[in-house]
Amino acid sequence: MTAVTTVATTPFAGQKPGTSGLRKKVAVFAQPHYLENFVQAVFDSIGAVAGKTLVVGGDGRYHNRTAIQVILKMAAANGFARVMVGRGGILSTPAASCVIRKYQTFGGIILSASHNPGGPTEDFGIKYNIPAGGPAPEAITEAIFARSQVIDRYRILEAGNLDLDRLGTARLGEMTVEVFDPVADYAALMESLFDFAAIRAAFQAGFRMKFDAMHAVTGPYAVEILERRLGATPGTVMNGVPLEDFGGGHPDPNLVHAHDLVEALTGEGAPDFGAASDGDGDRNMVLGRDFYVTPSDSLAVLAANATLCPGYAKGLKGIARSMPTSAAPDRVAAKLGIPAWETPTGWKFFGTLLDAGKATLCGEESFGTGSDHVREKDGLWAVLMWLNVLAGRKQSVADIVTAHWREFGRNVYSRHDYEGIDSAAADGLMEHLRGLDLKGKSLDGYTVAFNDDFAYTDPVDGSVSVRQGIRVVFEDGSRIVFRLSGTGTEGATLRVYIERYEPDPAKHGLDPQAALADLIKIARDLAGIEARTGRAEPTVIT
Ligand code: VG1
Ligand code: CO
Repeated sequence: MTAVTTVATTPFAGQKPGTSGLRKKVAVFAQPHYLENFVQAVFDSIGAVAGKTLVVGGDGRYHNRTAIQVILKMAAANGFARVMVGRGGILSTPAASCVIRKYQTFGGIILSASHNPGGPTEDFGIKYNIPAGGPAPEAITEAIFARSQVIDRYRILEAGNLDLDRLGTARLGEMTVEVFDPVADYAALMESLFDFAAIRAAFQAGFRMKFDAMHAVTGPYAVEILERRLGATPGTVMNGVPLEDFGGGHPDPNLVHAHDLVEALTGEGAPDFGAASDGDGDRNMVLGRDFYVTPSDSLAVLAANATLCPGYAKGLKGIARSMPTSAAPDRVAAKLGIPAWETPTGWKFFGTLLDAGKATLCGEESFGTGSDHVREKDGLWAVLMWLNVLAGRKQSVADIVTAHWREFGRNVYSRHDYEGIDSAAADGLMEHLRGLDLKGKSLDGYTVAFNDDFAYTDPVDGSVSVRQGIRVVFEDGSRIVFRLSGTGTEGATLRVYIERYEPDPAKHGLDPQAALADLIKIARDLAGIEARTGRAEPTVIT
């Protein structure tokens, strides 16, 4: 039996999408009507959905399958003609963007809380991506939130659950559901961008790598692309089976959480290259043997070497980075004579620049890199671009990055995260910083050029986003940035970003924590971090 029912409901407070969608504990999402309200608010906010196609999939975390069944029934009841679902409910965030674009669908719904842990007591998330393939811009997320606050009914089909594990099509009421291979279209896109023959030849000649999928969504993608298509040794992909709780880990590809990989890349006999990806496959960490590449440097190096890759052989139109990302990519843009764009944190701000052909590569300091091939950051794409550059230059990761620093100077950089602090204390800290007038003042010998709360006017559509992070910029170009995370689900997370430019190659080998020690102290004192949060040290340093 398949009858459409209209269910009466009342709004839930706080269905406000953050940096990347709505993220809450599973228990919150599992409450009756919670997911349904949000999904109906999406359908009510994106224009007429009748007769349209929607893409649905997620990172495979706990509650993914349950949520997909609900979304399918609601899509059918709201008049969608067709939904494309990744087999097993699996679809990495960049693959979702790829499929939305390739099949010109009316956008998609991605179920992910990305790097946040998964499992019955952990996090779940949902976001809507627009037909261009990217995360909904603020105007749409605001409309969804506004709708969620007045919602009084949702539409759902009374029907049984569908088998998501078998490829092919099925009917749900009037709607067609197509379960498709989540890897194939994405892998084909990657083959069109990079020199697979050169990378395959490198593997054949003995090049070795490790890829840590962290038991999250990229496992099947990495096995297919790296091991099957490129011929990397079986076992190159570690933790390659997606698990609902990510094996109890924190699928955040950084030096702390991807420790298995870091260990594998350390010491004699370690492979040439290492990489890890996050929960939903849109981020990457890149390592050489005994060598860590900061995400900001990674974007700069990829931009400087992009023409080695067939998909970028004609050169770049521009490079965009989020404000807290280091200025290393700007130096490459200046040398190439192309524009450098600075946007607020979150991939949704790159969409207009990519659509307008103003930027080709984009990146964030938080291990996100991507290009105009899709409208999301893309972990495996970055890994493949590195492989293409390594195969082309036939040098080690360390040699390529240190040569880059010699040419451009080094933007010494670090991010300090204070996770799970008290929300009121975090807000107080930000208010305190917002109220400071520091221009011309000297802080431990560093003179402040200006301080502000970053505001952004989109150069394409003119939309304005305010309160995007406190900047304290010094006369020598050094910088401290403070922001609160918009992806967490418990308390607040303070992120402090510290950067200093070092032109002298003799000092490029210094440990960033030592090289930035003065600025780190200034940041802690200025914000009164310990006094306000009780934390003497950050939880995570990257
Ligand atoms: C973090 C990162 C940001 C990234 C966002 C989503 O946001 O800092 O750069 O775009 O996560 O990435 P926040 O607000 O916590 O700092 V993902 O891979 O979680 O979709
Ligand atoms: Co992610």
